[in-house]
Amino acid sequence: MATIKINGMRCAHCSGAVTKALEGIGGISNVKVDLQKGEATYAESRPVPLSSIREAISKIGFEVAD
Ligand SMILES: [Cu+2]
Repeated sequence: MATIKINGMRCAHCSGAVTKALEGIGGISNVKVDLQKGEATYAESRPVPLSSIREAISKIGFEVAD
């Protein structure tokens, strides 16, 4: 499992959008978003570059934190 910090999530709608965006990336599954912590965890069936994840997240209006 990998964990990333995501800025800008405020409600269940946001976490749903983030989950959907991450699961739309090939190789990523089992996404769980923790709104309180502002984190998402996911499983990778193959290595997924962080740049792909950043792009998918920024496309829906959020930001992967460093
Ligand atoms: Cu929201």
